[in-house]
Formats: sequence, structure tokens, C-alpha cells
Amino acid sequence: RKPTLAVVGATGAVGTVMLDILSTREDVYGEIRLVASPRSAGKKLTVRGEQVEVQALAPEVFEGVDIAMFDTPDGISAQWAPIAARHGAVAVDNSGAFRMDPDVPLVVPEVNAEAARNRPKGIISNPNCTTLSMIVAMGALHRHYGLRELVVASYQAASGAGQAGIDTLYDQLEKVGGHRDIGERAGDVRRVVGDDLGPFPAPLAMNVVPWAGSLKEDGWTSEELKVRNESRKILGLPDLRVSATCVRVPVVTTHSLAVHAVFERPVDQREAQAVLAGSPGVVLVDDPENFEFPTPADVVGTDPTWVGRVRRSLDDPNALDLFLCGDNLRKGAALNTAQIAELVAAELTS
Ligand code: 11C
Repeated sequence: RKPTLAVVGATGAVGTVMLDILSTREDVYGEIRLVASPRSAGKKLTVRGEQVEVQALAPEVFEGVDIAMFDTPDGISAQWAPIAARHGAVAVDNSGAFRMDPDVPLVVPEVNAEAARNRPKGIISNPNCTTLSMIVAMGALHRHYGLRELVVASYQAASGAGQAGIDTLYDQLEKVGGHRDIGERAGDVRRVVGDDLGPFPAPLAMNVVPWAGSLKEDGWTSEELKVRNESRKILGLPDLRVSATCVRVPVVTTHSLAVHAVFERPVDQREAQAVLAGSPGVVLVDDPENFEFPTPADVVGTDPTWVGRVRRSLDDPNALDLFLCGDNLRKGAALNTAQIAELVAAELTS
């Protein structure tokens, strides 16, 4: 019997991409149940070419479900993933609710697929989109050179903050569009954009905002700590040194990161490029003479992590500097969740 799948949060920004992914990847499921808040119940959404009615989130929706994906905020996942697990489903959760729970594996199939089998709570976590945008490439380099330290700056897309982030960026772009007299004096973009900044603490159009997530201790943001803690857990390197500065940029979808990675052994530029090019889930685009490197505008909507600008650091023979991009709604969220669910589906049917 093919497993029954529930997609909780089917109507959100990640849920929408998930339905597309489920409609285009190999179909390993029997029934697919779509679940969302009572507000969205009764809506019809298309998955696998069929219209499916959205059901309101309630314990009964998990009856007979083998795998339940959660593309929901932390609070909803914290409450409902255990309920799904109690009904016998394996919950694959895309929120931050369980990622650092020692009894919940944090899985990236290209890096630590085997961790998905050990799930004492019946829950598997999907990493944060910023971590996910770089970790497949970093996992490949770690296997080759042994990773010691990461210093990263992110360039994060508006859709990381959900549909509200996307709407805010489009609204602001409309407001600044056509103004050829702003961006030259402090505060003029803010004045044109107005007071409604959506989920961002400063205007995002014609700007960059060094902030993602919430304030934690000593000035760090939750997003920066997630990059550190999640990278350590996925790579199995509890002492990995990680410094992240997370920045929002006026891009709709696809996160980018500038990475300085320090290794145990001396690195070689050409060898590192070959390692990346030969790794599943990674595409190398690195031809500086022809100005070829990944940009969010060129990679959005695709599945791999795109890497370019690979250089051996000038002042450290053990370090590489590189730039990478990954679609934060696909590999950064829905695709990785779908890949984890496929691992579970294969296990349940084997
Ligand atoms: C952002 N990475 O770009 C965040 C969104 O922990 O799953 C995802 C938050 C999370 O704002």
C-alpha cells in the first residue's frame, strides 16, 4: 500500500510550493490530504492534477495518515506534530519548533539521510531555509577537507518572511517605482514607502536590512543562531565555529550567502570546484572571466544549491571563500521536506 500523506499548512507560501513539488516529483503516495486553518477549510487546491478540498486542522484529519508534513508556524507545529505522531503518522516538520530537540533528527538527505531513521518522538525536523541554502555544499566540502569554521553573511529573500514578506516587497516596489528622485537623501525611501513595513524592521525596497528573525542574547538574531546551531547538528560537529550575519535584501525568492569556510587541511581551488561540481544537489557556475556566477534572479524556481566565486583565501591556505544561492521555498523548505518524506515513504513500503 502506498502511504497516505497529509500536508498541513497547504495554503501558505511554502505549502503552495509543496503542492507543485508533489505534483512534479515521482508520485510515491496513495491519498494526499490537504489541511489548513479553519479559515481556509473548504477551499479547493490542485495537487497531482486533481482538485482536493482543504480540511480544517483537527485530530481526526490524522486518522490513517502515514506521513504528515507541517509547513506551519512554530506554535502550530509544536502543538500539532505530536498529535499527528500519536495518531501513528511520522511528522516531518518545517518549523523551528523541534529542530534542536535531541530526540528529533534534523535531516538534509544529501548530508545525513541516515539520521531520519532514528526518531523517538515520531518527528523529523527540516532545517531553516538559510542553513539549507548552504549546507549541501558545505557538507560536500566537509567530507573532503574537514570543516572547522564558517563565517557567513546571508542575503535573504522577502519570501523567507512568508506571504506577508512577499506582499510587502511588491507594495514597496510599487511605491518607489518611477521615483527617480529618491535614494539620495537619508530617509527619503522611508518617507515614500510609508509606515507599514510589514514583517521587516526597515524599508526593503531600494535597501538592505541587517535583520532576520527575533532578538536573542547579546545582539544576535534568532536566524543567526539557527544557522550556527543547525549547521552543527546536521554536520555532526557540535564544536563547529560559526559566525553569521543575516541580512534581508529586496529579492522575492532565493537566499544567497557569502561564505568563508576554514578547513582542517589545505584547500585547492580547482579541487574544491571539482568536489562541488561532483556533489549531488550542487551545481557549480564559476567562470569569472565570463562573469558567470549564480544570482537569485537566475536560480529561483530550481532545486539545487548553486555555487560560484570559489576562491582559496589569500591569507589562509586552509580556507575557501565562495558565494552560493538556493531557492528558499524549494530546497530551503518544501523540497527538503518532500525529500525527507520520500525517505520515510521508502522505509515504510520496504
Ligand atoms: C527567513 N529563514 O528567511 C527565515 C524563515 O526557522 O523556518 C524561516 C524561519 C524558520 O526569514
